[in-house]
Amino acid sequence: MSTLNLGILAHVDAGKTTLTERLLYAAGVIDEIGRVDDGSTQTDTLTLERQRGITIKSAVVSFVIEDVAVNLIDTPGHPDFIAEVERVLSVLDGAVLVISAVEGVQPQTRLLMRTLQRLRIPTLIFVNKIDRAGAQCESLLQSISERLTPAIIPMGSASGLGTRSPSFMPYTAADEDFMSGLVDLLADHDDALLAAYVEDERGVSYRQLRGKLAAQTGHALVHPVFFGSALTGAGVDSLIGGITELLPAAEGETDGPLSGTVFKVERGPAGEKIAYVRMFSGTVRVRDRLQLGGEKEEKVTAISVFDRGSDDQRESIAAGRIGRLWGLGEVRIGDAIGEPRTTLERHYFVPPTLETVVVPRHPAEKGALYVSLTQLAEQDPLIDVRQDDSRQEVYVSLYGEVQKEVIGATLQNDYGIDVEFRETTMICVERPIGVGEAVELLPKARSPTTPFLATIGLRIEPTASDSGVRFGLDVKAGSIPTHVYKTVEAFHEAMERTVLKTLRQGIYGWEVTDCTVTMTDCDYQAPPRRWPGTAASDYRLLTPLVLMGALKRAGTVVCEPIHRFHLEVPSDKFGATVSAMARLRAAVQTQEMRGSSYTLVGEIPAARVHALQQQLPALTRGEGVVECEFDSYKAVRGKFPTRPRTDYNPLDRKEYLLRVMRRV
Ligand SMILES: Nc1nc2c(ncn2[C@@H]2O[C@H](COP(=O)(O)OP(=O)(O)OP(=O)(O)O)[C@@H](O)[C@H]2O)c(=O)[nH]1
Ligand SMILES: [Mg+2]
Repeated sequence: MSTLNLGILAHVDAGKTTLTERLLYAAGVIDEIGRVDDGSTQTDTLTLERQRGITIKSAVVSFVIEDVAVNLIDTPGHPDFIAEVERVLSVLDGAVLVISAVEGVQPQTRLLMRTLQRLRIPTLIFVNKIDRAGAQCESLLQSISERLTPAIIPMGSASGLGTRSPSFMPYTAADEDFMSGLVDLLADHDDALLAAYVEDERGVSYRQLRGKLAAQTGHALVHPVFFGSALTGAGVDSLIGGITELLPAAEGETDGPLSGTVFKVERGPAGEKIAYVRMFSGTVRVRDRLQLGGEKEEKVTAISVFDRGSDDQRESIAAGRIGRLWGLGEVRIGDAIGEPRTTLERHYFVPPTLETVVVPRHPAEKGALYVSLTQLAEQDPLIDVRQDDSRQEVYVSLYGEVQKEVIGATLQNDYGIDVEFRETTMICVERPIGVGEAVELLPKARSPTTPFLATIGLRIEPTASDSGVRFGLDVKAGSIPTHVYKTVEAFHEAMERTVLKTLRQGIYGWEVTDCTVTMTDCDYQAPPRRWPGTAASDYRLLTPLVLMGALKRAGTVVCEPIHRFHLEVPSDKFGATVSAMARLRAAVQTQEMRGSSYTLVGEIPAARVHALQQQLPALTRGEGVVECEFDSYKAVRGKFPTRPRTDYNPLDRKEYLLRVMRRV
C-alpha cells in the first residue's frame, strides 16, 4: 500500500475542515459527519477552535482510500495562523486547494497557490460550496485561470448550483471539449504528445492521456479542478478519485540514510513534548538516539504512526510516514532528523510584522507568564518571545489581532494566567546605509578596558533589499585560533552565529538586515608561546562590541513593514474614504471608477491595516471590500521609532564591559 501525505489549504472559511470530515466519512473512518458549527469535527479539537468555529492549529488524520494510506493535514485559513501552514508545506506530497464557489479566489488563495507553485507541490483544486446561492462555475474557472494559474483543467461539470442537491458529473473520453482541452494543456509540456495527436487524433488513447495528466500533475505543471460541496457530499467521490489517481505517493527508502522533518510540537497531558515528524528516508526506532537542533543526543522513548484512521503505538517509523515521537525534550519545530532536506528558503511566507507587550493582570505572575509564553513559542516559533532587560516586559510577535486573542485565551485556559495586551505596534528592521569598519586589537594583557584576548576587525556593507545577512571571512588561515576551533569552518560558523545574534538589535533596537559582514582582521595568542590562551568566549564577547562599532560608522535607517492594499468602495463614499486613508498614513497610488464603485490601490503601514479593516464598514455602509498583503519594508519618514534592548548594550562600551565582566 502506498502512502500520500496530503495538505488541505484555503482562505479562511472555504470549507477545509468540513471537507476533511467528508473524506473521513467516505473512507469509513467515522460513521457520522461532524459540523464545524456544532464543534463536533475530528480536526478542530481545541476548545478555542470549537468555540470560534475556525481552525487555529494544523491537525493530522489518516484514512485509506483505494489502497492508498492518506495522511491528511487540515490547516487553518486565517492569515494570522499562516505560520501553521508554512510548517506543513515541507512535509507534503500533494495538496488540495479549496476555493469557495461563492466567494471565489480570495487573497489567501492567491498567496497559497503562489507558494504551492514555488515549492512545486502537486495541487488539485476543489471548488466547494456549489450548493450555496450565488455559487459560480464558468466565471470562477475564468477567475482561477486569470488570478491563480492558466494551467488548469476542469474534470467535470457541476449542475444544480445553489440548490440543496447539486451534483458533479466527471467528464469522460466521450466529451470532446474535455478531450481537446486536455490535449492542449498537456501538449504545452509534451511536444511528442502534440506531434502524435496532430498525426492521428485516435493514436493517443484516453488511458495514456490520464497517465500523462497524472505525471504532469505530479510535477505541479497542471492543476485538475473538481467541483462539489463538502456539506452535501456532491463531487467528493470524484475528488477522492483524483487524489488517488493524480497525486504522487510518498517516496523514500526505508533502509536509506535517516532523513525527516519535525513540523509540529505539542505537549502531552503530563507536560511531555511530542514531536510530529514526516520521514523522507530511513527508519527511526524506539530507543534510537537522535541529535536534533539541540546540543545533546536524546533517546526516542515511544513512537506512534498515523495509519488508517488512528495513530497506533509502534516500534518504528519508516520513510514516507507521518507519526509522533516521544522523549525528545529539546526538540523544536523545523528540526531535521538525520540529513536535513535541502530547501533554499527557510521561510515561505513573510514573518510577523507586528508585536505587542503582554502584561499579567497579577504582577506576581510575571515569571510564570514568561515560562508559559516560551512554551507556546516552542509550538509556534514565530511567536518569538522577547523579554526586555531593563523593564522586564515580555514582547510577542504577531500576525494580527485574532492571533492576539488566541494567545490571550490560551494563556487563560491552559496556564490560568490572566493577561492584557498593550497596543499592537509594528516590527521594523534596520538597514545599513553606508560602509562601516571597526577593529579591536589583541592587548598585551587583559585589563578592565581591554579584557578580551583577541583581535577582531569587521566590515559591514549594505546589500540589496530582501537579501538578508551574509557573513564571510577575509583573513589569513594562520590567524585563526586553531587551538580553540578545530577547523576554519567551525570558526566561521561560530563567528557567523555571534554576528547574526548581535544583529538582532541594531542602533535603534531593531533587527539589522540586508547587509554583508566581513571579518577583516583576526589574531589570537596560544600556549605554550603565550599564556593564557585566547578562548572562544573572547571572540563571542568581543564581536558584538566591534560589530556595533562598525554599524555605528555605517549608520542605519529604520524601515517599517508596508502592505499593498486593494480597496473597493461605493463611489458616493469615495471622498470620505480617501480622507480616512490619509489619516491612516496610506498612500493611494491608482484609483479607477468601475460602474458605481471606485477601486483604489496603494500602500499602507502594516500597523494601520487593522484600523482600516475596522473603520471600513462604517465608512462605506458595509459595502467596502479591502485586501491587504505585505509588500516590503520602507524607510520611516521623520523620527525613527526605537525598540527597548534585551541584551547588554554593546553600543555603550563602558556599560557593556562592566556588565559582561561581572557576568563572566
Ligand atoms: N453551504 C455550504 N457550507 C459549507 C460547505 N463547506 C463548508 N461550509 C460551511 O462554511 C463554514 C466554514 O467551514 P469550515 O469547514 O470551518 O472552513 P475552513 O476552511 O476549515 O475554515 P478555517 O479552518 O477557519 O479556515 C462552516 O459554517 C461550514 O458549515 C459547503 O459545501 N456548503
Ligand atoms: Mg478549518
